[in-house]
Amino acid sequence: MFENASTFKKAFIEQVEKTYALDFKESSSYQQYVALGTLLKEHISLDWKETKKIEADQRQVYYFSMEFLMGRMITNNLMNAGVYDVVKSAFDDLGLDINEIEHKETDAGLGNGGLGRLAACFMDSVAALALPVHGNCIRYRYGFFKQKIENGYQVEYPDRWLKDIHVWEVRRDEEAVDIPFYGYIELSVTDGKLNVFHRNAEYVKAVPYDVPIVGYNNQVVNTLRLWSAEPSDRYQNQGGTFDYHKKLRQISEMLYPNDDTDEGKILRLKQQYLFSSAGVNAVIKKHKKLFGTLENLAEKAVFHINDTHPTLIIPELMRILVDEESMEWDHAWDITKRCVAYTNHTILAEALEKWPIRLFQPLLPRIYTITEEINRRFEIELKQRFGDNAREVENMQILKNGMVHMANLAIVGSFSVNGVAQLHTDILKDIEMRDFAQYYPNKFNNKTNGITHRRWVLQSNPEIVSILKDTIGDGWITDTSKLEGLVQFADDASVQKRFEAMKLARKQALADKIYKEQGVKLNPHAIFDIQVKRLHEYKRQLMNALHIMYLYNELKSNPEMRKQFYPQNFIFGAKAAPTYWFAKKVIKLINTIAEKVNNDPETNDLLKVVFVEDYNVTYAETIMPAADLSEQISTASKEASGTGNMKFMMNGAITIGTLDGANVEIADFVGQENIIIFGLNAKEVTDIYKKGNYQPYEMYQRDPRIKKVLDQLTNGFFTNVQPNEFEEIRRNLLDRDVYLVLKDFDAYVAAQAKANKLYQNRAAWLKMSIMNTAKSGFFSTDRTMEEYNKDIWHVNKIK
Ligand code: B1H
Repeated sequence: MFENASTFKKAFIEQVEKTYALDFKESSSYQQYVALGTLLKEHISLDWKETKKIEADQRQVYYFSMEFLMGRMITNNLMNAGVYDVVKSAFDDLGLDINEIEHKETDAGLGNGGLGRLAACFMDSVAALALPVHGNCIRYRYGFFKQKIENGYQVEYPDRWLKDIHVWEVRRDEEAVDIPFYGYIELSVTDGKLNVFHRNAEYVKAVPYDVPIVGYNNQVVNTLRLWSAEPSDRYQNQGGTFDYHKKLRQISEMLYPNDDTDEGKILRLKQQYLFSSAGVNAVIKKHKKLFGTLENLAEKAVFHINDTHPTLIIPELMRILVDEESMEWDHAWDITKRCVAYTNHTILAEALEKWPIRLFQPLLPRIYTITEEINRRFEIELKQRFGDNAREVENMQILKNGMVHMANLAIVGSFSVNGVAQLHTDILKDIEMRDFAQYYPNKFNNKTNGITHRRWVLQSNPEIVSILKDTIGDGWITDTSKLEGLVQFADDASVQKRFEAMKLARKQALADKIYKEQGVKLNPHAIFDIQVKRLHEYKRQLMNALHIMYLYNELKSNPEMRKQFYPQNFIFGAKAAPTYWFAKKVIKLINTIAEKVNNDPETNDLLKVVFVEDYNVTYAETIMPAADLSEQISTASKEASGTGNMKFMMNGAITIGTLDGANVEIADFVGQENIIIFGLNAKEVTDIYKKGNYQPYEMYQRDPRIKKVLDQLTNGFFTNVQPNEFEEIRRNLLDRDVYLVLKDFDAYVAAQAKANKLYQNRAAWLKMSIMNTAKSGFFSTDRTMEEYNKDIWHVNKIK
């Protein structure tokens, strides 16, 4: 039916009419979207089935992640399946706007930020590379919350992404798995064989919904499996009670809206065990059916855990091998360790997961005793090596101070531990996990993050695609190292002109969207300076905001500045965790600054500030290509990698940033002359923390620009807020300034001034811009995934 425009048209009209029992002319674009999605799913299902058949007895990877921030899948699927043009031309004939129909799909917002989006980019790349890698996650009924800005404050609304049908998923009831919680364990030994009974357990049925992941032009279709919690038939006694239903529904009810904080709530632990256990059990069942044994499990399966959230697969595997398969502990442990690989995404202390044993033990009684045994044996090993009271023993233990330390369990129970950018991995090895890195010298490795250029360039930036086609051809779509070919055009005036036109078109598209949604008018010729990412103190949106206040002060008081300054739009997009009070204050501050600055006729044409509402994957597709300047200004050492930095770079933005996360590698690739680096580096930051003598108040006293801006937070400068509205921000900066905003302020102001000046030299700027795209090939997740496969997974490509 996707053969050509006319066969498709016929099938499409028929699909709409038979699904909705109405005349095609009367159908809505939502109904048309559903029909298109349904047809496309049918179309790819044959390849999906074939892929599963071919890979059945091959070694495969199961990528466990609590988050897959997929966004919309329709465009991706149309393009990757190679039918976009057919559909578009059929729609043109029918007078339908394909764009409008694509927009009827709601984002699958099953993630918070970078970690979840990374998993989604990985899925696109492994399918494109024909690697047999499949996702495992939870089918949250509500994804990441929708954000509205009301009176300058963030307000959260539920994300009803499943309210209508989800066209891509296939429910597989026959593969459901019963998961036990609570109860107690009875152990006995008969004929030297261990019998384990889990008595009185509350069973929950985990039901998988499979979503196809379509490879780019290669007929490969992988699977993203989402687990949903439902009532189990094994919970006989109370299976019919209201209380049971209510409690179990909560498990897959909602995504925890935290990025980088460990919430420590029992419900989250239930979520973690539900999808970890269900995912592993489904694989084991398939494996046993095929091979009749688990002896070769480590040859056929890799369980990759995306941060520590799915770490419970380690004791769960042990439970299956020891309790159900009656394997010797040492043998089971050997297999388990050879099956699991772990990626660490953060060194922030508040994000390192620890579960109180008093919660863990009653909820997962058998998993707890197994974890205890893993810990007991590991402790013996450590004491033999280092002595009873050694620091190493204390540091590396899994159970201590009444807590289960998930990162320690993940490191001990896996064969590979990787960081997500070189600097981050170095910090892991040399500082945060030094004892482990020395104990297991071959376990630690780096895998610098990436992004899928197919979504972030091919789908989002048609103008740059056409420039690339005319200069270097189409090869970059399957091999991003080819982008390097652009280098020879960096000085070419005609290519520069086209880059300029490309940026203008993308900036116009973003300006149109912002105007339509928020009524703020942006000059598309002004510099688009963009910071989009989760709101967190370490990411320092606050430093950006304070700099805008400083600029405003300068423009008001200094006519010379007004002459030199090129118009600049400051665009923010960020969600704060609903309970992260300080982060929400920063949002209010940004909106308060915007109100003041945007309404001042004296500076109006020079300075604009916008906080875009409900920043999400789909919004990002309009934002990423529209930036001239990419703000990557975290306190050095705090941002493990960042991935927005890569999306901006590939679309030709220039980074203004600190030497943090993957910025370091971006700078290496693009060269010092094509990036604006400022501020303290990771070592300097660490030294300041170590010395512990930083006095932010001195910065305030010493630097009149800082003094003025901090005073303006509370002295009535902002007229439409309570006088003490920003008192907390001011106090925080003056008393603690943990993230060194004031310390880096001067360097940031200078870097910003440099950027503004550079932009005015059009040829020089455009050359930099071209160089950024040209040098961005390394940051494709195609490269990242090839590296994971070469160093960690070792799976063969699907033929
Ligand atoms: C990242 C998280 C994270 N690191 C806890 N850690 C979460 C931690 O729900 N939780 O409890 C959720 C997320 N997310 C990010 O991962 C890093 O901050 C980025 O620097 C990095 O680019 C991204 C992908 O590796």
